[in-house]
Amino acid sequence: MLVLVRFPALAIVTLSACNWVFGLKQTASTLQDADPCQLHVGDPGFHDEDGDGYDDHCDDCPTVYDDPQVDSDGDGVGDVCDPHPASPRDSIATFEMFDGVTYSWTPNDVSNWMLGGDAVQTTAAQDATNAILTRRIALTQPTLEIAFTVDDYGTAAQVNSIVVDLDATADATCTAKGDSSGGVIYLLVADTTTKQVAVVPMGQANTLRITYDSTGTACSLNGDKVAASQAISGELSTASIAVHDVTASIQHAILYQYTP
Ligand SMILES: [Ca+2]
Ligand SMILES: [Ca+2]
Repeated sequence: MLVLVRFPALAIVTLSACNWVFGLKQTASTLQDADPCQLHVGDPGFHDEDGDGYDDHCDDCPTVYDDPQVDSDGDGVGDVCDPHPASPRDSIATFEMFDGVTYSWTPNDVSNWMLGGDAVQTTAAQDATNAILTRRIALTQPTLEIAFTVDDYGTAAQVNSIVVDLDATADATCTAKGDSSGGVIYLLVADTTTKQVAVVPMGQANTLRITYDSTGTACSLNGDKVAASQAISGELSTASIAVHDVTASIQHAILYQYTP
């Protein structure tokens, strides 16, 4: 059933039994008294974004299938998603699976987005409204990963892009850009370095990830990576997801923190 929600959620920060601080995953009415790590498939409140059998709150990589949960550096972030898998300084800061009746990211205009089907979707066909979601959170060296699906690339004369941004400027941005046919995809990091990457067909789930750390800004689309080395100038306090001139769905948004 499609559930329409047109109001941003109030941010509620809860410390889970798994020692992860997470965004608005469950409302007060659905919070489980039991340890979420004891929940199983079919239990009320159980949600397993990647389908590996671990509840999202207890999964060391809640958006990437990993069973067994291998964490070589022992920092609580599994190898398959750890932004720095050989340095025990990463943590999961917050995640949003868009699976509830509210969500923790703030839309620029509530009429641009709707929840449904375990995702948040832009509302306009060939969306030209520049639909944007933001999440204010202070992080030092963050990684933002989103899963997205393009339902329609729009027309070639438009921007046709999805942008993840860590600082509200052009320093820490990662742009996946296509044309109306979906035939050409560019990955653009920090507005300076561009790389042609694999074609992303409409209707296919993709992973777009941006990392800012001491080496600069790195961007990857389905594992295909491009990086830029310039220093960041803005504050890393606002993460954003912007959908320009395409119709798209966002299945999850997860923020990691690296503590130098
Ligand atoms: Ca997992
Ligand atoms: Ca790790």
